[in-house]
Amino acid sequence: MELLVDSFMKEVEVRNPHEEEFLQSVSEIAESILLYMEDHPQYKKYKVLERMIEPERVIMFRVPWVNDHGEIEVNRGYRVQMNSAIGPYKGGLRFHPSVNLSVLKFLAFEQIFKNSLTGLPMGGGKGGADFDPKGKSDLEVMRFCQSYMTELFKHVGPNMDIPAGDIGVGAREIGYLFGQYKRIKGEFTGVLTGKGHEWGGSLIRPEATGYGVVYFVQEMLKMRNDNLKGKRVIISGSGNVAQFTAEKCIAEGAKVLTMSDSKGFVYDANGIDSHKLAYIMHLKNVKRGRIKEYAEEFGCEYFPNEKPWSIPCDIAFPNATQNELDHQDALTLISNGCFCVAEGANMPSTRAAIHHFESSKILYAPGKAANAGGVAVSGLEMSQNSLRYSWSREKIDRKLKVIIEQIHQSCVQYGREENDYINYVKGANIAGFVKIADAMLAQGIV
Ligand code: NDP
Ligand code: 2IT
Repeated sequence: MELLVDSFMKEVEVRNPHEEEFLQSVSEIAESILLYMEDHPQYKKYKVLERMIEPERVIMFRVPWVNDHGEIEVNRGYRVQMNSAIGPYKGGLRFHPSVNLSVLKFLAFEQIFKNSLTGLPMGGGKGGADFDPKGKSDLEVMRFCQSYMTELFKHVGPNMDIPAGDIGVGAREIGYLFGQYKRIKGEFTGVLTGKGHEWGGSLIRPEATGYGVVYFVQEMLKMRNDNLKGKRVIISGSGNVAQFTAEKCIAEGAKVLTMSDSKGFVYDANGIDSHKLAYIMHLKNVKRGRIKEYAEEFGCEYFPNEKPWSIPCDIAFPNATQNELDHQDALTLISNGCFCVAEGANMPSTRAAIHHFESSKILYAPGKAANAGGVAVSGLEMSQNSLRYSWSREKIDRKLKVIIEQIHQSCVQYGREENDYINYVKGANIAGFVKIADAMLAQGIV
């Protein structure tokens, strides 16, 4: 098995030098898929995996804009259109200084499997820019978004490519991007998801990723006749995904002990309750402040420049960013009693951390399965836009739950190993792969 992966990866490394994150995500898929393909030679013969790791198209462009001091700034914009075998390209936009082609290719690659798992007709893509919204005024963010969309509009559309939010792209940015698209094209269409509810957005979309991760954990716990009540939970991040993971955990009776941002984490031994969470939401979404202020407000501990993985817990939600949880963190978590890790973020655990989770046989849900609720409700937003209709909160929440149950079921189907251990990585990768691969076979060599 190792030999198979090594020889496959050697070629991928030559073709994609220095793309560390992309290579990491491909090697994880290769580990699950190569053995499976040995028994399914049609995929090998038609070079399905080799075609899947080559983006259908990469668009890279200059984004010039003028800051509040009248100075000119230049950023780099991207859209990676990875795979359209099962539907139009679909995936978020990330605005963060760390954005580069490797990061976006890994995210787009993960996205095609995730979207396939949702059961909805969505291909995979991802985009963004190395723009840092932090410390920028609303008008600066607006001018940046307008410049970004002035190029991107040529490559997206409701039947072609439908972006949404990700790190650094929330309701504010989606609004500015949508406004510019509408102005240039002269049409009101569902070109983006995560829109405001008054102008074509879906109810529950802001909550969907965080709620979905918790629904996924509930499915895993159900297999053990267990539930969230009284569980000690640690969460990294304090953005969109972290906030609604916390909200749902609190509603289900779990005790949320930590949240973080890129500067450090807070540990609230009494638990972050809904009143304190409302403070965090205001702090992060309106005031755009630092999580440190929470510790000052509620008199709890703050750990600068640290991640929360040293706090003993039952369940951990890495909900900030890629590679935020390494091998040592995995050892610490498990030796402190953690028995479940569910990824709200994309690829937050390193390969070595994942191998430790697998060998420890804990419940481990990879991002492409656990955080698929966000893009699933984006898919439902696309349907509502096509229907020119709007579904109720309850209806969408029910649909979200069903989709997550089905994703969990697919993971169980393809991931069951000896002694009924469910390898959710293998399950998610194979289940996601088969649907795309069959569509690619049916559509010929394109
Ligand atoms: P937000 O921008 O709302 O929040 C990101 C959070 O992560 C912030 O707390 C941020 O801290 C922290 N963070 C970002 N980069 C780093 C870093 N390099 N090191 C440490 N902390 C960091 O983004 P989202 O909540 O939307 O996204 C979080 C994760 O979830 C990402 O991996 C994203 O790809 C994934 N995801 C998002 C979905 C969505 O619907 N939004 C759907 C599925 C997955 P700070 O404020 O200090 O930057
Ligand atoms: O990583 C992700 O799934 C997202 N950022 C959401 C994508 C989407 O199109 O809603």
